Formats: sequence, C-alpha cells, structure tokens
Amino acid sequence: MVKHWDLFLAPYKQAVEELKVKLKGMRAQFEILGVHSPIEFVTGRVKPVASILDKAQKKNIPLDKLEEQMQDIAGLRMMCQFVDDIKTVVELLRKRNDFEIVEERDYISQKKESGYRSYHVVIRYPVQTICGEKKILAEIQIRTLAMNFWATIEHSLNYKYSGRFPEDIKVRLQRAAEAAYRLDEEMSKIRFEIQEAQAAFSRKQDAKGE
Ligand code: 0O2
Repeated sequence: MVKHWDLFLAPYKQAVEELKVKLKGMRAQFEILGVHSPIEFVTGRVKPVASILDKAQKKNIPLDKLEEQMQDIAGLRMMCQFVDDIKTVVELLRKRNDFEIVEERDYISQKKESGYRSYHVVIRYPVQTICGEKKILAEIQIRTLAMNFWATIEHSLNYKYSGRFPEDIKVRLQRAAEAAYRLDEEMSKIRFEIQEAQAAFSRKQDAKGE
C-alpha cells in the first residue's frame, strides 16, 4: 500500500519541486532587474495521503478518479505584498507555455463564506517520467501576505475544531478576515511610499555589498 502511494505521488512530488524552482525563478528575475517583484515568496507541498483520503471522502471522489477530480494534490502558493500584484502574477502565469491553465477561481472578488480570500489557478503540468510524459493537475494559490496570514490561522483552527467552529470563534474569524482586507486596502494606498523605501533599502544593501 505504501509503495502504491509512493508511485502515485511521485509525479506530483516532481511537479511541486519543478514548479517551485520555476516560480521562484520569476521572483529572481525581478530582483535582477532591480524592480518591485509582485512575488514575495513561493511555497509548495504535496497533499498528505491522510488529507487526500479525507477530501476524497468528503467530496465523494472515487480513489481511481483522484487524478482527474482532485486538483490540489500538488499545491503551490505565491505570496504577494499588494492586492494589485496578484493580477500581475496571474497575467504572468497566463503567458507561460510550460503548462496549460484549466481553471481559475477568484475568491478575492467573491470571498468564501468563511472569509477566505485567494486567487486559485489550476494548471495541467507535464512531468517527464522514465515511462514518458505524464500530465498532472496542480493548484497555484495566489494571495497577499495578509490573506495568507488569515488562511494559515484559520486552517489550523479548522483542524482543531474539524471544521465545526464554535459561534464566537466563527465571528472572530470573520472579523479578522475583514481586518486583513482593510490592512490590504491601507497598504495599497501607501504602496508607492513602501516601494520607494524598499528600493532605497535595497540600494543601500547593494552598496554595502550584501
Ligand atoms: P489543504 O490542507 O490546504 O490542502 P472546497 O473543498 O470546495 O473548498 P475545492 O473544490 O478543492 O475546495 O477548491 P478550492 O476551494 O478552490 O481549493 C481548496 C483549497 O483552497 C483548500 O485545500 C485550501 O488550501 C484553500 N481553501 C479553500 N477554502 C478555504 C478556507 O475557507 N480556509 C482556508 N484556510 N483555506 C481554504 P484543502 O484541501 O481544503 O486543504
């Protein structure tokens, strides 16, 4: 059984590793050019087997249909400083020709009931294996640092309460989501000042040879 999962997850692991390099590479290119990077940092993970089984059960996905029906076994996250950066990142992803975009879900204009905000891009990514090319689905979640902070906290609470939040926690999480939204709005308003300060800081570091 362990061997079976190892075999099944191998192309997903490879895809996550490759995509991390590629998406981090996008950030590096902005750095080299010395301009503001819309990408702050990138993370990636393969969904643990227990979570795959959990989600399959919840969403009634037969185990022999995981490849087609579970879109986030390979998951990447791209964090941005500002809400407007998300649009820039999505446009950059649309221009790439090393994968095909199969679906986009905009939970920023249409936030989820929980308060969750993020932009999801589902891609079909070709992995080269010793048995030939295998195309797998992967989900790229693009969000601001504030959206990520909220989602990370909510995710751990969700785990603790198995999705059944006590009413007071639910209300507080919704309030926290609104606060994160306002934080994003405020940061957008002083974006120019922040970027100027960051550019000056980076010039100073360069001059020091750091
Ligand atoms: P994990 O542990 O992050 O892998 P659904 O179950 O309908 O919400 P679906 O159809 O798979 O999800 O698509 P969706 O909503 O586009 O993407 C699901 C993933 O988005 C989740 O994966 C989370 O990573 C994230 N997400 C969606 N809604 C929420 C939310 O309310 N709170 C948080 N913190 N994250 C959310 P998994 O499999 O749930 O979990």
